[in-house]
Amino acid sequence: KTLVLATKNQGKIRELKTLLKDLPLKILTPEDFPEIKSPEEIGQSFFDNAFLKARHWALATGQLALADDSGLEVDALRGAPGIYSARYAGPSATDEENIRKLLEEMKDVPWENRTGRFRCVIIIYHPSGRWLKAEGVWEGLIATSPRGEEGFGYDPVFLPLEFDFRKTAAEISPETKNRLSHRGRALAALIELLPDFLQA
Ligand code: ITT
Repeated sequence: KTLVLATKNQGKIRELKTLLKDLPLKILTPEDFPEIKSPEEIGQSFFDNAFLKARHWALATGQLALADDSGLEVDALRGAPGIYSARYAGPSATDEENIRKLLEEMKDVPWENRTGRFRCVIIIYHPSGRWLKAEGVWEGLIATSPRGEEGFGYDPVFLPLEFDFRKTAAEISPETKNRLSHRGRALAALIELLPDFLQA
C-alpha cells in the first residue's frame, strides 16, 4: 500500500517517516506530485485543518493520505499561537522569527505562568471516504531563550516536563523526541487502529 504524507513541513516529514518505518507502506510526499497544489488551511481547529489536508491529498492522488496539524498552545497567551503556530510572525515566517515573536510576547511572564503544550491531530484518509483520527499532547514550559540544534519549529524554546524542564526539545535525540512528543503519541495511537482500518 502507498501512503501520501500530506505535509510540506520537512521536520514533520522526517519524524513521520521514522515513526512509520516498520509498517509495510510505501511513503510518498507532495514532492512526488509536483502538479498537485496544497489546499488553503482555512479551518478553525487542528481537526478541521488535518481533515482538509488529508482529504485533499487522498482525493487528488487516489492514495491513502496522512495529515498532521499541530502547534504550540501557551496558557499565558490564552492558547496562542495554536493553529497559527506556523505563521505566528507572518505568512512566510521562519522558525527563528516565530520564536522571536513568542519570546517577545512572553518577556514579562514569570516561570510559574510559562506553561504550555504541543498538540497534534493526525488524520488518515482513504479515497473511499473512510478516515481515522488520533491526537497527542506534550506538556512543558516555554523557555526564556532558545537552546539546541535538533528538531524544528519551537523545539528550541520548549522545555518538556519529562526532563524536569532542564532541557529543550531541541537538546534531546530525535529518538527520544519521537517517544515522548505529541506527534509520537498521536501516531502510536493511530498505528493501533491501522490494521482494522486497512483491512476493511
Ligand atoms: P503542513 O501544513 O504542510 O503540514 P505546517 O508547518 O504549515 O506544514 P501546521 O499548520 O500544522 O503545519 O503548523 C505546525 C507548526 O507548529 C509548525 O510549523 C511548528 O511551528 C509548530 N510545531 C508543530 N509540531 C512541532 C514540533 O514537534 N516541534 C516544534 N514545533 C512544532
